[in-house]
Amino acid sequence: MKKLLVLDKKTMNVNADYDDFFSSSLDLLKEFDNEVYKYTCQEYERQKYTLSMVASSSIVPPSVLACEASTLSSLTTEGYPGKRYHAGCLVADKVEELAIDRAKSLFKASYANVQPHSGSSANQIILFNLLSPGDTVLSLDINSGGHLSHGAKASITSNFFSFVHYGLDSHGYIDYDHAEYMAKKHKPKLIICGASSYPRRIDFKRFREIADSIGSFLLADISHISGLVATGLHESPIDYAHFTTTSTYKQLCGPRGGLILMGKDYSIDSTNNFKTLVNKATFPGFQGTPNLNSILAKANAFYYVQTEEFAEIASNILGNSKKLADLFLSNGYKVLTEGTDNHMVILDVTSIGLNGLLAQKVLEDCGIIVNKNLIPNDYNNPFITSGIRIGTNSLAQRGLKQEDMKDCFELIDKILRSTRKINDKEYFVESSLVNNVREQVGGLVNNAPIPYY
Ligand code: DSN
Repeated sequence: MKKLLVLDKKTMNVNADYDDFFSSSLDLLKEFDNEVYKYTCQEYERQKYTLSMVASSSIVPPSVLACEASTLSSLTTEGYPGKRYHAGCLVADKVEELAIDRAKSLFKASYANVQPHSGSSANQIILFNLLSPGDTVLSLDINSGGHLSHGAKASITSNFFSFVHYGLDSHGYIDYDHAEYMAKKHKPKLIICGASSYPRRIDFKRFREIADSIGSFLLADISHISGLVATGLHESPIDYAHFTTTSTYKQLCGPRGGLILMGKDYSIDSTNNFKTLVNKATFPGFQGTPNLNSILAKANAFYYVQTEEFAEIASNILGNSKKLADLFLSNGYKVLTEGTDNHMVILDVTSIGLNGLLAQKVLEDCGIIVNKNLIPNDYNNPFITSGIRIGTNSLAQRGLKQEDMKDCFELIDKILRSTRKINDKEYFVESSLVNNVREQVGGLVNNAPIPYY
């Protein structure tokens, strides 16, 4: 077997194989570990020939992939730039400073911490360090579209804090009056706004007013909409929330990771300095060594999101979802809130005799990837669900525009309308129809290749 990395101890030169590793890393991987190599190819093929409409994902550009595969992976670098617990951080410090500067510039923030390993970690860093066990937190219930880390029963957050929830009104919009009522009644120390499955704009200003009225802190989790926020297509919470969190892979086309931002309240006074609190809360409070390769990739994603190319993609993300929502509505589907203000369209598929699981499965058989989703007051459990959530991030990245949404709609419609539920987990559909739709999906993706291959 060929060695990948050999150091000549006399000259301290790295064997030429190291260069080979970069120039033909996949060939070397193939030779060194064919089993792993095989999966990289299979997943590439899967993505290339399917249409991903998963609202919580995007397509990672090649430059971000290159950063993720860089030698910064080999670093142990506890601490922050200029204050590390290990030597060898000359480049790492520059990388982290660059990522911080770019994050601040992108979101017009006064403070950024680029170390959180995920959006959930970013939320937990704030929760576990700002609050004491037993403190009350007000958030959107997961059954109404909130996120697991916002106090769902299955999340560790609910074991430590006392969560109370605001809900949705009869049209499926956040009920701000109810949020205010719950805030006044329970006096939470923290209010969380932001959602995983909510198609409408979020009124961050109103949430801050509610928080101020009872002297509580406000955390805005913009994981799903951070690309729209960065491009001005959704109002920014930066100066309304005390803390803003986001994952970096959903709509920022970045690596798996998280980000904590603060705006005008980042340093409220000399004794209550949020910057110090969040820095300490992240490291050493919650995490150890940051992923420097991922921080490099975040820096690159923040750069990409500032380009005109991404601004056009963001505009198509929004235009496409509005168009899809219109098409579903005008063709008799039950669309939650009867439309969308962001990248997602949520359908109640029980109105066409299916459930979320069956709809997700039959669409996947045809090469269309969506995810089953709870809808408000869902009588189905989270594994079955009554809805599906359709997202347009990846469609826009593949170059699909509003005029292409009719084709996407017709493919989904054709297969869903022809599927018959046998029981909660089984369905019947003519295999010839599945083949036919799969072929049409193939035609569509051939005309809309993944941008970088
Ligand atoms: N919350 C999950 C989603 O929205 O799909 C992923 O973090």
